[in-house]
Amino acid sequence: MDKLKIAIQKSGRLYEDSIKLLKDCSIEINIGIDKLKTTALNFPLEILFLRDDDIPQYLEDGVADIGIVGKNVLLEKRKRIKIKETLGFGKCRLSIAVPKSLSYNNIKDLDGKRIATSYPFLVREFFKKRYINAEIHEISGAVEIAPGIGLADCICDLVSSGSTLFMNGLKEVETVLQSEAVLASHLHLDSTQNIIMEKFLFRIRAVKKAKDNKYILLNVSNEKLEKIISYLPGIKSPVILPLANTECSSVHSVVNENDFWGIIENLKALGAQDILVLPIEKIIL
Ligand code: PRT
Ligand code: ZN
Repeated sequence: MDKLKIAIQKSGRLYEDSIKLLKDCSIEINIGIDKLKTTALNFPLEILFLRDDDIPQYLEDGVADIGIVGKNVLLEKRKRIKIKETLGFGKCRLSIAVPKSLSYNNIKDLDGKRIATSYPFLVREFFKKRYINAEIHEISGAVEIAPGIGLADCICDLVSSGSTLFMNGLKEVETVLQSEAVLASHLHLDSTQNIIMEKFLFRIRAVKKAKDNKYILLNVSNEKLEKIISYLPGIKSPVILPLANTECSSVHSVVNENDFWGIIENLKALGAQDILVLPIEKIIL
């Protein structure tokens, strides 16, 4: 039977979340000791474990059909591949940082500076668009120590918590790119491969949607019910169930995670009581 080949990072920051995504999509895998490749037990998927930097090339060549990789790597490598979905993990930003002691007002302060980075293409484009002349020094690792050892005046590297910059006496001054893991694909999948990819994407979207939302149950006295209902839209509309105590009703709905605490505060103010919040596993609309 035909299978779709997916490339994921062999080890590193995207590995755990990539495996979890497969699991959340109910795709079962056994990972062998050599961790080179494996086949899903209940979905037509073969998993190849690779270094993240190699994934865009493998996708362009069609060695893998789809792959999970950081947007930062994908855009830096400039391969002919397609982004199919953002995945909501591996979030970070590619930022320019300068020594804390340097007074920094705006991007013009970077003119003529030497900048160390593992992302020469993205950094060059960033400066070109802003008419800044900076000298780019490509280095492959430990970029943050470059200013300290006199290799460069400033750096451009990935940042998530900011503690690496802080520990190296650097401050973040410009964001070149906001990044997260994406699912990318080879440009020319055949029709069977496309069908499998769409099935996989369907599951990914259901999982993503569920993560962005919470199931909420609350009790409210009947005279306050109208206000609560108009505030809680739900997917179609909220469910209202009678309670044994006929003066109150139970309301069930789905709320977005982003503004979750704001919604809870407003519900309380509108008279909601006994609020229960539950995770949702999948949402299929
Ligand atoms: O072995 P392989 O080549 O596959 O892995 P790798 O070592 O090249 O990559 P890896 O595992 O470090 O990162 C894989 C992907 O994770 C990156 O391409 C990003 O898309 C994403 N990601 C998310 C990050 C970070 N957050 C991150 N913080 N990648 C790297 N970092 C590093 C950064 O380079 C810096 O050294 O973490 C440090 C900064 O972190 P904070 O928290 O101190 O700011
Ligand atoms: Zn890498």
